[in-house]
Order: sequence, then structure tokens, then C-alpha cells
Amino acid sequence: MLTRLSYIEEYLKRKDFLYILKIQTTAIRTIEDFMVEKGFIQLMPVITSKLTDPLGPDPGSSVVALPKIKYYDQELVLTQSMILHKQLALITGVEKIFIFSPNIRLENKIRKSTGKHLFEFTQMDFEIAYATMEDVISLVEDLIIEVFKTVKRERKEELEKLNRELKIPGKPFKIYTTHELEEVYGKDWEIPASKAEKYPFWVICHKREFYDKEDPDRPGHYLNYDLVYPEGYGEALSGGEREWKYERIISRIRKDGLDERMYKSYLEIAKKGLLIPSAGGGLGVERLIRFLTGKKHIGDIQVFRRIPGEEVIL
Ligand code: ASN
Repeated sequence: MLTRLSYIEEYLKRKDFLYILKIQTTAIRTIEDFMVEKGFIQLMPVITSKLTDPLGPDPGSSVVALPKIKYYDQELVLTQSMILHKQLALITGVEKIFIFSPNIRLENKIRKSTGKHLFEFTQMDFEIAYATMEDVISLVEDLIIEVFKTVKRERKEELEKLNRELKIPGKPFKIYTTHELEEVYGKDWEIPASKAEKYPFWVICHKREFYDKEDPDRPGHYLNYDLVYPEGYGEALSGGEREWKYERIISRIRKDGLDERMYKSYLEIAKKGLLIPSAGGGLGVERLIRFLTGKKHIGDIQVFRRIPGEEVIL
């Protein structure tokens, strides 16, 4: 247990922060260079809004409350993810966007022990107009290989100090469906499947939030994907092709029993036919740094820890 004093006197002075932060700096710069090189335009994040990702129904989500603030007479929610804003931003005509987007997710405190949950984190969120899941999968594989290679080359000494050996994956990564993994490992397939692999792999077809597209040719199947790290580290990225037609969106929102009022303006825009087909995803930055540095708990790579169920000191 970290007390206030041990946080200040020991935790902040931990020697390995220097190595971790150098690796983080290289990883973030590599991601930014890669995305810009591929023609992506960088947006600033949105933190307060009238609408945000409902994060459900999704077996992977455990939020206990929607984070809200009151500002004069407006009630605003804090961003759980920028997915809906990414779809809206494509209306500007920019076809490829990315954002380093801080998210607040008030996760159940039992998630303290998963080693991969934070209640405040940043994802590198991106969206591509008219793209398919194959386009995203190929792009992300190139991105991951580039980040791993650059960190291995430029942060050799830091990786050695952290006793971390990084293996560079080859393209294409393996792809499994959720159905296959459920048959082998049961409903909680993520960590056992992750432990069984040596390289990052894809898991496709998740039944989750309304914005991820259902396969029009195979109802009950979804055109979405997660990238999972090996060695038991678990999920790295999630994304999908998107629902963009009003009728599909409203029917999914109603099926999920969500409060339509939060999505009023988004639904009006969809009804006007302004949303366009797209696909994208979000790569968890802290999860990437945890994997690169080989740390046991994701909170250990944060200078200012935000772990579910743990007291915030600074
Ligand atoms: N960023 C994810 C996506 O683009 C959504 C999420 O984080 N829940 O699909």
C-alpha cells in the first residue's frame, strides 16, 4: 500500500521511471510520425460533451457510473471514448483523423487486480472514412511493428535496464474469432489466449456497442476487432467498421435500451444522412507502454497513478 509519504518519497523517485518515460517518449513520437506520414490529420481531444460512448453493453466494460460535471446550467459528461465525435469529425471532409484522447472510465474497484485497468488513461484514437476492417488491420500491424522496432533500436539500454526483451512480430498477425476462442477457453478467453501466444494477435467479431457494425450478410456477426498482446498482457486496441445509417443506429440504440436523449444531436445528424461509412480504433497508450516495458501492473508506468479502487494521492 502506498501512503502519502511513501508516494512522495519513494514512488516518485523510483529509478525505473526514467527508463519508462524515455521509452514512452519514443513510442509516442513514433506513433505520431507514422500517422502523419500515412496522411492522418491530428485533432485535439474533447473532454466535456453532451454525449459520449455508452461503453456497453460490452462484456469488457465494468463502469459503475457515467462521469458528469455541472457547468452553470449545463450538465456535461466526461469522455469515456471519442468514438461518436470521431464519426462527427469526418463530416468536416477530413478523411483520416487521429487524436491522443484522454478517457475517464469509472471502472469497478475489483478491476484493481487485473493489471490492465485505469480509470483515467489516454488512447490513440483514429478513424478512416470509407475504410474496411482489413484496411485497419493492415495499418495497425505496420504501426505496431514500427513502434516495436524503433523502441528496440533507440531504447536498447532502457529495455536492458528493465530486463525486457521485445520480439518483433511479422505481418500478418494471427486472427481468431471470439467464437473460436470461447470454445477453447470459455467466456473469459482474453488472458488465457494472450498467455498462449508469443506475438500480438487479432480477435474479431465481438457483440458490443451500437456503433460497431453488424455484418449485413450475417446478422449476429460483427465487423469489429481487438488487438491482443501476448504473454498475458491482454487487450491493446479495439475498433470496428461503423454503423452510419440512421435506421441501423436507432434500432441498435433501442435494442441496447440506451437513453436516446443523450444522442439527440448525433441522431439528428445521422437522420439527415450526414454520417459516412468509416472504420477505426483506439490503441491504449498506457497499455502499450506497459507491454513495451514489461511492467506487471499498468499503474506502475503512471507517474500519477489512476488505478480503480486505489486512493488518488497526487
Ligand atoms: N476507441 C474505440 C473505437 O474506436 C472505442 C472505445 O474505446 N470504446 O472503436
